[in-house]
Formats: sequence, C-alpha cells, structure tokens
Amino acid sequence: MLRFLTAGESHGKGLVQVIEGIPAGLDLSEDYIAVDLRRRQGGYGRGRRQKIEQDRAEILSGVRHGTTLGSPISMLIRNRDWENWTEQMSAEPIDEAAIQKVTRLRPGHADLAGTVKYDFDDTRNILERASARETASRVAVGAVCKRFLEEFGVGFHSHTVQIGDVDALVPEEIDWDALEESPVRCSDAAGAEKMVAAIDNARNAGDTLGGVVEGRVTNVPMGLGSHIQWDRKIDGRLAQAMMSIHSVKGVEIGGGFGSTRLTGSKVHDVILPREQWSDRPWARATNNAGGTEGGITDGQDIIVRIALKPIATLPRSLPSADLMTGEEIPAHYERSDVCVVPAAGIIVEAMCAIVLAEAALEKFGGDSMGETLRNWRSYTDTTGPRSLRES
Ligand code: EPS
Repeated sequence: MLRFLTAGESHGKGLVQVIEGIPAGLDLSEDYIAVDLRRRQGGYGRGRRQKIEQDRAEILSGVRHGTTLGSPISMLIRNRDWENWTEQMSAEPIDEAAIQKVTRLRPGHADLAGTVKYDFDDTRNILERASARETASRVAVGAVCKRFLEEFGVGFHSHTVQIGDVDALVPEEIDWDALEESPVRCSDAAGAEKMVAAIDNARNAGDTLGGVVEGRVTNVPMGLGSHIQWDRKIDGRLAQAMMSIHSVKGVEIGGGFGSTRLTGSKVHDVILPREQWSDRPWARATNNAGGTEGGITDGQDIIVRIALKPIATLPRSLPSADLMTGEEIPAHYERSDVCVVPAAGIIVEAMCAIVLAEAALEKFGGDSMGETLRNWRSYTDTTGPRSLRES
C-alpha cells in the first residue's frame, strides 16, 4: 500500500514529504525529481516568489546508492525565502509586540473559515499552510510515483487548454517536447499569444486569471480501481485528488460535461474487433470515457481536466472585513501570482501519478520492483480474450 504525507508552511524552514510503500529496487535520484520541481516553478504569470526559490528535494531516507530500500522515503525542500521570515515564522516564542498579525481577510482563500475554525487572532496561522506552495511537495511525491510507473511504460503529460476566456485550439497530435517551450504550456501558438496578452491585461488591472488544464496518462493497464465500492472507483479517486489541488473548482474526465449534450450513440466508445487492435488486446473507436469505465481503468489513456478559479490574492484588494472588528477594510496583500494555470499541469500529472501508483500497488503488490514487475506482467498477459488465452 502506498501512502504519503506532506508538511510545511509557505514561509517556514521548508516542505517535508514522507512516502511509504514504494517497492525496493527502484532507481531514484534527486536530479530526476528536480526536473518536475523546475517545471512547476515556471509559466507566464508567476510572481516574485519563484525568483527567490530554486526548489530541490533533498532525499533524507529510503534511498541508498540511487536505489530505493523499501523503507519510507523522506524528502526536504528548503524554502529560500525562510531567511526573510525567521522571526515571523519562528518555532520559538517571540515578543508578542513583534508579531505582525494579519487580520485583513482575503475572500476566496482559507483565511476566514480557517481562522474561525482554529480560533486564531492571526490569519497567518492559516494562510501559511493553505498556500499553494504546498503543491511543490505534491510534485516531489508525484515524481517518485512517476519514476515507479515509468518502469511499466506509463507516461504523463499535461497542457493548458484555456486561460481566462481564451480557448486553445488543441491539435489531434500534441508535440509534448515543444509544449514545454511555450510560456503558458499551450500547444496552440496563436492561442498561447492571446493567453499571454490576457495575463498582461490582468496584471495591469491588479487582477488574477484562472483557466483549464488537461492531464493525459498513457499506457495505463486495464483493471486499476474497482466497480465494487464507491471509494475504490478510480475516477472518483482521481477526481478527489484533482479537487484537492489549490484553486480547483471543477473536474472533468473524458467527455465530461460536454457529453451531456450528446446522445448515447455519440458518447460511448465502440469496442473494435481483433483485426483492429495494435500492440495490446482490445481497442476502441474513440476515448470519450477518458480511460475509465465503471470505476476501472479501461486500458485507454486517462484524460482529466481541472478548472482553476483565478487565485484569491489580488494586488487590487477586494473589499473585506477585519477579523478582529468586523469593520470594512481591503483584503491583505503581500505579493502574488497573476496566473498559475501553466504550472497546474505539472501538479495534475503528479496527482494522477500518486493515485495510479497507489492503485497499481493495490493490484500488483510487491516488496521489490522485481516482484511487482512479475505480478504486473503475469496479469497483463491474461487481459486478452478468454478463448485465445486458453488455447
Ligand atoms: C507559491 C508560493 C506562494 C505564492 C503561491 C504559490 O508564495 P508567496 O505567498 O510567498 O508569494 O506565490 O501561492 C498561492 C497561489 C496561494 O494562493 O497561496 C508556490 O511556490 O507555488
């Protein structure tokens, strides 16, 4: 079984991750994890914080000489910004008068509900952990899970399909390498230009922008997740993972909301006869299901889209009320991103990798990579038509 925890405040000493359940014998390096951490920090519309940070996960345990031990993998991403916050974020008590309390609540963030729930007089006690800085931890954990699934040929991609009201024209085939050069991680060059302009307009207006990002997972085996209980359904688990990403307000799998406008004959993915299969048993005419049917992966690519609201920290502060007095006052502002949509793709990939690695380990188990690989192969060898298998 795979499980993980993250810890850390946005301006504390650092972000900590602990992952348990990755089998022994997997090649894993800090450099490999660093690639996705770097990808997450990029994208047009990011704020000044990303100029301060150079995220790198130091592996503290669970790996020896470049190979996992089967023991918990723990990692630390140090916050470079910590040195500007040693007093305000000190774990040791400081003089009460020196604490710069934040009481101007930001609409759209956890400030109000969190501060009331945890009974604080300083919203910083909530906003530090509620910050999307935590997604760096998810990306580090996700990179470990990607490394694991890579051994089975599973691949992860993501791209921006909308920013503000600008839609991308998504081509049939996406050049994933070229995409990484796009400032907004969009495969449509003309659309990308408009997205950049929209971000500039929002910045000039002291405002923020949301959008839609799509993740795709390739070469997923048929049979992860299960139809038998609500909390085992793989689409439900993916949706929960996506909704847990900061700013996410909606999730679609495959045809999603669009399929409600079509008739059943246009939506369901026709099962093709043997002559039309390629390298694996079973094939479909389309992939409107987005890789899951009945809560089970169906062997097609997983396609998941998330809707991100514009981030809640606005340079031109929204009207708000003060935590202590309830009186009208503009919301708190330090600094912020204008748009995090391009970076969100990497977080989608990470969360997909975590959910699928967990589901794969449930199905195939194994304490060592050799054992997991044997179990995986012996199962995938049996997924073809029954009569062919028995002959
Ligand atoms: C983030 C770090 C944060 C924000 C952003 C994500 O840094 P700071 O608050 O120091 O500027 O830039 O957080 C949010 C979008 C949010 O809503 O909290 C990061 O590393 O991704």
